[in-house]
Amino acid sequence: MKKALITGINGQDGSYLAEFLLSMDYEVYGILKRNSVAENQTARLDNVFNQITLYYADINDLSSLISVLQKVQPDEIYNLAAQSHVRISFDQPIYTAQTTGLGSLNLLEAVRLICPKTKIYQASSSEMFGNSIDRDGFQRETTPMNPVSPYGCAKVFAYNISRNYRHSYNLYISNGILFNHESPRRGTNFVTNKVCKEAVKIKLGLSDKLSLGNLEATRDWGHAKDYVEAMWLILQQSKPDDFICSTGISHSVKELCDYVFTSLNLDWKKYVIQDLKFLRPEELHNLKGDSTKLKNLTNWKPKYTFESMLDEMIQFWVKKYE
Ligand code: G4F
Repeated sequence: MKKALITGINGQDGSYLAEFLLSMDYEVYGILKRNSVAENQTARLDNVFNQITLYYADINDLSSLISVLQKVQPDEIYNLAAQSHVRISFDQPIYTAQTTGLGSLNLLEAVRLICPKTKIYQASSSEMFGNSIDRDGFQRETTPMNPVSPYGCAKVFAYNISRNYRHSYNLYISNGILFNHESPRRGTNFVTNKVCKEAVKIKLGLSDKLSLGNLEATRDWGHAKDYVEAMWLILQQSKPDDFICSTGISHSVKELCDYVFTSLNLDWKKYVIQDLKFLRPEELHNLKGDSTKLKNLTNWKPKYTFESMLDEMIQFWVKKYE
């Protein structure tokens, strides 16, 4: 049996990836950071809790990573741990740089010292592009990176140091440059799940307004379940490389609101108000990814559409509140 170690296993992507790898007959290990409130910390792992092994460790604590790698000796590592909220990265820029940027370097050093044959997947992000767009409106592997948030800057560092370690030490490290990916397990302070949850509450008479920030921004939104499969495919390639993973279709936040509220027979314009506190000091306006390279090499094909993904998320909240 192959062994996989997932950092950030209790997040949206980590939990779907754990389920996927178990279905592929992997032994799955994960690290959890200590949290003063332990309740709910592993809620997303409820389906698989008895089939995985968890260790306390922290991406910011090199010795804890070394100790876990010595115990597990994984074949594959998926580095998903990060402070991943863009707006919050402006409030906590140094923590974000330490966790999302230097944390990745801690992991690379631990692998270099303990298990240099282990394959590493680095969770890179479309946020790294900032407002760079190719002439045809897409971002791809060759698009310049001009990040516009502390989170984006930290991810660019992690991306570059991963490539540097690949070339310097001949390590197998691949970057998946994932565009936004969502699901019912998405934190409700990200815009898709916030809109779905609040629209359902409005429909059921539990609330009467939804405060949002920038409604004009566009994003290329896919489903996290499809994207964790891409992570695995990326690590099955004979050579390490960097890949965009996206749907190639983008929608504005306004269009997102329109689809979700209309699905519930509501007019979003009656309920959505703008609150400046949700704006970012610098905005990333438009994202749309070209994942031709990934598709050609791995035959990756997403199963969800924007609409079927949102339908699932809306149904999740309807069930929860009803
Ligand atoms: O859902 P969001 O917070 O996602 P964002 O900032 O695009 O970042 C996500 O995707 C990245 C990939 O590109 C990941 F790397 C990152 O970790 C994260 O998963 O915001 C999406 C858009 C933004 O333009 C934001 O300004 O929605 C806009 N927005 C409008 N009102 C809002 C809100 N975003 C949030 N979170 N909350 C609002 O009330």
